[in-house]
Amino acid sequence: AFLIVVLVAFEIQTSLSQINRASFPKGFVFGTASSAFQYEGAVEADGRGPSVWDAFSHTFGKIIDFSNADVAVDQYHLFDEDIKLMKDMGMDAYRFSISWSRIYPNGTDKINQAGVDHYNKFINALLAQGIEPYVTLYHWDLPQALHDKYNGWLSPQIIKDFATFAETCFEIYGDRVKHWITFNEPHTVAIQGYDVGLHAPGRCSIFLHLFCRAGNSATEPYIVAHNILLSHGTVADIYRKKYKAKQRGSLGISLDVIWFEPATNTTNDIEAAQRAQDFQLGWFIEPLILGNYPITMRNRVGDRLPNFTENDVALVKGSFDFVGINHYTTFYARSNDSLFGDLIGKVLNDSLADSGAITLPFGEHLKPIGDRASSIWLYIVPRGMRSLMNYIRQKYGNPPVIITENGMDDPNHAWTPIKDALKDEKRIKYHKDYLASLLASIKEDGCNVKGYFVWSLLDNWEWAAGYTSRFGLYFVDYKDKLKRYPKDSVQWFKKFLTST
Ligand code: PSG
Repeated sequence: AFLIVVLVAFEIQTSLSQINRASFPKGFVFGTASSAFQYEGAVEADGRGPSVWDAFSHTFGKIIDFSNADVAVDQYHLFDEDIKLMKDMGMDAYRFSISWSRIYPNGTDKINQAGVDHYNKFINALLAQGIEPYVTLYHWDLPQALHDKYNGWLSPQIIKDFATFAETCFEIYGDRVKHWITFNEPHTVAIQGYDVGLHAPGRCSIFLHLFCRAGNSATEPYIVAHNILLSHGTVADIYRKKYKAKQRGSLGISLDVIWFEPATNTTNDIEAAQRAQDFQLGWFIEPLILGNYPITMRNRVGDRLPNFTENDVALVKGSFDFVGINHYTTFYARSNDSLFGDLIGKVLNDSLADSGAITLPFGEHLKPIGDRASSIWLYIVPRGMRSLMNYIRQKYGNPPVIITENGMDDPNHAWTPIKDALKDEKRIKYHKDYLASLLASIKEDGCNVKGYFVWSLLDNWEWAAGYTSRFGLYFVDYKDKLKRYPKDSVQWFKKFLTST
């Protein structure tokens, strides 16, 4: 009898801890996410123009495995098969990006009908399977022509050209696309592209230009971010005035957010964690919600931080229907005066030092904050999801949030047999725990979260990490015609999504 009681108690326990789709609010959307440059390949097909990432990936020494994305996982040709994979898992939606230089090979002026047709076919194929398209307009693949013409995001001239591209997309696809994301991770674009130079266009000035020929790490990230915010505001305004009523869609932006915990409970570190968050999430969400940069940024960056005019504020403030959040990991934050003072900042002269916070995934005695995935920055800390959702709820008035990316990668080891690479218990646990944390933020705390997208459907080309990292729910065999194989996490999601 005792044994039965124990068993029954255990049953109740596990059934309570077993969450699935039905645990989430009605209408909550589940999908997977991707981007054009990391997935499509076919870089010369149908009149596509080159992007800054083509040039960067073909520059010797920029990609760790010396690879490029000329073929990637060839979704340009294999999309019918990929849509079946989503469908089979029970996913509601697919987030992908449109390659700007397929629509406008030179960035502006002449439209390329073959490129337009491709996304028409793609969107129709998704809808035919009942998969809702969530379209990102800019996932880093700036037309090279615009970089050559006026330095791309460094010039306010880009606002008009981005608006032309975006409006073309609204006009052509907006009858079927109801969810638009203007930008993917402006923070990453500004920092990786213009402060440390690890992403295209590879500009920086750190270490006396040792890594980059041109750039200014102290000023350019702020200029780029400002032009991106103004471009977003302009496009949101066009959508609202000319398309929204007829097309009945919604528009947002995707922000990358690491959660920061103070490394110690000293006032210094608590304030450092706050500053680190201001310089990451606040940099973008405060203009969008409050109409200006965080006060900590204004104080510390001074006249290197651009100003919003009254007109700018009118465009940017309130220019979204939802906030997309890409969240993967949590770091500790420390005040930099407790470590090296301002020394590093002075030596590097870059924007990262402006926050006066040092953020690392290590605690005392270099103890990691959690288990690590394959990427050196990706530590598994599920509680961070709930903390972040509550931070946004409390500080920014509980706006509608969509988790536009969450996921983890495994290493790509040539010697691992495929059948072993498909056993991804670690990924299953990652999603189970992050989803439970997200659910608690919704159910227990009242956070206004509307959807969740896994990064990513397939293994794909991970920017500067090339093919060394595998983020997919499906394994891609790079040695055999890019065949897709379901990892165990596919089965897990299928069960999660189909149980009631
Ligand atoms: C996002 C967040 C961090 C690093 C990289 C990204 N972080 O917290 O340190 S990039 C983001 C991107 C997508 C990538 C994916 C995985 O939108 O294209 O493939 O995450 O890195």
